[in-house]
Amino acid sequence: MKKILKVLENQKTKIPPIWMMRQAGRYLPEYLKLKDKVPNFLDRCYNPEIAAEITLQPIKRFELDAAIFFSDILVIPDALGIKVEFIPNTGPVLSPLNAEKIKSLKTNLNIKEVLDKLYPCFKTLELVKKELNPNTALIGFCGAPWTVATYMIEGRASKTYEKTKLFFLKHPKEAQILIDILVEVSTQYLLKQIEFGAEILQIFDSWCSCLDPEMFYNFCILPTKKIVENIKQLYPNIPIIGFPRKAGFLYFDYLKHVKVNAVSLDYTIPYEIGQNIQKITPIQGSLDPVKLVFGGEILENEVKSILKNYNKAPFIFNLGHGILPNTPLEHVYNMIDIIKNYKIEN
Ligand code: 1CP
Repeated sequence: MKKILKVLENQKTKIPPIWMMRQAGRYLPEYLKLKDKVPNFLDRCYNPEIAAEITLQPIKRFELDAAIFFSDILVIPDALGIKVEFIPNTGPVLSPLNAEKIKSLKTNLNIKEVLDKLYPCFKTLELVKKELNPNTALIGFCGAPWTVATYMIEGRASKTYEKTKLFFLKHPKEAQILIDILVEVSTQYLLKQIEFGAEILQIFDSWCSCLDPEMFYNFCILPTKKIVENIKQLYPNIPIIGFPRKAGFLYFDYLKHVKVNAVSLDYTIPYEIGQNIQKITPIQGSLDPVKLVFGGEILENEVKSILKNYNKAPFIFNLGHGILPNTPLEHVYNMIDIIKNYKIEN
């Protein structure tokens, strides 16, 4: 059995499986070359041959236990007919929603059309699956409804998410309609990813840490719980990894309600707390990507310390957030070397 799937079945491994969030893209010279050929980001996502090639690039270079298919969490708003652009050096820019537009989004929602628009993503998974060696697992993903909703309301990345939170407080009915649409579409999107070869799913809630406990429960926990239950009803054996990034104490609330097979830890969680989380469910994480950029002894010590603290129970080695564009490849090779040569102490 693939090592990462073993961990997701709650089994310990001598050497943990490894993959890196955002491993396909940005920091790889072979990706940057392809990017010159196909400069528009969404064109790269919707071209199955190109997207499959990008997905496989880190797998060919590094000894990784999983591939995450090349796409983005914002293909969902795009498929819903909202204008989404990825502007170099700025990031995603969307045509922002208001209460009226949310109502018409609901009236005009046609799931089949949405899935048709996303068909190239499914094709990417199919192509990648054919190329992967039998030890490497294929990960599908989506953004959690809250995180995707922030982009749809703000129209871009934000530091405070004030506009989205105010919208949710001022227009609770429309906010709930938007969340429900995202639950439904994300469920169907993930189910199709499984049909086309995804063996593991990850749900990224990158911006849930701006929510107070009440809103966290309503807009991070409940919608994610629904998606997980929907998937598990049809595919009880497909493992799901949750990533309520920087949720702090609320990781425990999340796990009380959301029955994921593992949870990804960001780099702000102290080891003792991570170990307590690990008593509930397998964990994944949690190296600060900046330490991977920095390298040297600081990186080596941190990697060893993560292994020492977390590899006594089911554990997937990963970063605490996406790999940064200026990460030296040498540091990635070093990190993987340390992990592969790690000798368990107990
Ligand atoms: O071509 C480029 O360099 C554009 C940069 C880029 C890339 C490579 C974007 C724009 N998205 C992606 C791919 C991507 N995004 C993947 C594919 C697999 C991989 O790279 O390994 C995945 C899993 C994502 C997920 C994603 N997109 C998240 C969740 C994870 C996280 O990093 O928090 C989020 C928040 C996004 C939004 C997004 N897309 C792109 C950017 C620059 C951003 C973030 C903007 C912001 O700060 O709000």
